[in-house]
Amino acid sequence: MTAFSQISRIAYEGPQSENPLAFRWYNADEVIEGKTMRDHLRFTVCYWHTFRGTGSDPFGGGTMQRPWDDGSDSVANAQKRARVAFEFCEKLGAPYYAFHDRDVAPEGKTLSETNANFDAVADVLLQEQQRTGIKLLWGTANMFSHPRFMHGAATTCNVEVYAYAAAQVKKALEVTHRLGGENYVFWGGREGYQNLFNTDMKRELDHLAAFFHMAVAYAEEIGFKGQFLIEPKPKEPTKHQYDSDAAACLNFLRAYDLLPYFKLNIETNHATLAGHTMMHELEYAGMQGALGSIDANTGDLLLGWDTDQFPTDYYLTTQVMLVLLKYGLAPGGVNFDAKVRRESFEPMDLFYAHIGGMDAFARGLKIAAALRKDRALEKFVEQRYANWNSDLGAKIEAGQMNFQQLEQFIMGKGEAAPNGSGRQELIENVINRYIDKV
Ligand code: XLS
Ligand code: NI
Ligand code: NI
Repeated sequence: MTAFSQISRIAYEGPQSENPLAFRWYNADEVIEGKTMRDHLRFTVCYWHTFRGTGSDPFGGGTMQRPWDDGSDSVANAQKRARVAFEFCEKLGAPYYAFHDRDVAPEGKTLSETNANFDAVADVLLQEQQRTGIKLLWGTANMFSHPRFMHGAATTCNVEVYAYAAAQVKKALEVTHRLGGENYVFWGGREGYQNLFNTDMKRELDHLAAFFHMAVAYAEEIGFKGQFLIEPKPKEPTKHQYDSDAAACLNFLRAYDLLPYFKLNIETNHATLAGHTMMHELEYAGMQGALGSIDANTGDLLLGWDTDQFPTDYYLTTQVMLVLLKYGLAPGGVNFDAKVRRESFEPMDLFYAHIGGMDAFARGLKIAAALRKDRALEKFVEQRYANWNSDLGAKIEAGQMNFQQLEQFIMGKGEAAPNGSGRQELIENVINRYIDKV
């Protein structure tokens, strides 16, 4: 008897299927734009929500039934849980997983004990990767849960906590490298502030940049070739997170000469907390060559925090896939940084949640590909900017015009050419038509 012995491998049965344990849209081997769905989407199960989430909230404790987990902090329990996680990914057909160091292995009394625990669980992770062929999309370090990080990690006011954080990332990089991780993520955790009265923002950001430069140098030293990613988020847990959105991250990276080494890991719920759409954040990162990977989830319009729900909305996944098809995703992936609700406490709910998310993305991929095939949206964009293809537009874009010349041009005409319609409503109808027909 294994944890999921009553469940067989989730199969693709097609849109007509009413089997709740089958895919209706995710057909891993189906080829779209010359690549399989598996390779486009690179689905990733995230360890922290799916195997460490307890369902607790500020008003009550955990609710999750996880019969394989004895609830202890022992290494043996962590190793057993790791095997269950791989059984889950295998049955789901997810090719990747992602973790924080402290999700997979318990903290010990000292850092060296903690590192030894991490190694002992990494041994099992490696065995399971070899057994199943499932790969590590990214590793990261949890530098926000332990009380020592109350003021932050790489932006803390306590220099010894900074040293601790450096040692922790050093180890997490080594383990990620050992497990063949394709990326390494920095989400800011408590890198931010609660008020500016007690905060030296400039000094903290200088420290953060120095920390990242040390990470880049160490990766080079150990031969880690994975992509470094920063994950923007505007608030929570601090009032103001330094990596607040894609634009803020890119400005920071550029200011501190880090741009060549980092891309961004864009999360839907973080984009909306920042007052943006996911599509905006993806496009902003993509147009600057910095779109690295995505944390696929969704928030709730009525709740102002990171609810990390599974994405099920085709309109959202279509938008995401339009941008991902444009810029490409590998070596990034679609990581379900999402958790089942605390009322969905049975192990089976983990399957329903992931199947729904994978199907929503698979269908979004098909809709986006159909729109692209017919150039259904490009036509509108081309038309909208058509008069920039004139002699005047070409000269401006080539940097060959100045204010005097532009004034002279428009004076000669007396008035600008009339505007065309933006056609937003028609475009929205077109998108719905493609959603209907795919
Ligand atoms: C928190 C973040 C976190 C990162 C990994 O809001 O989404 O889960 O993805 O540290
Ligand atoms: Ni995330
Ligand atoms: Ni998040």
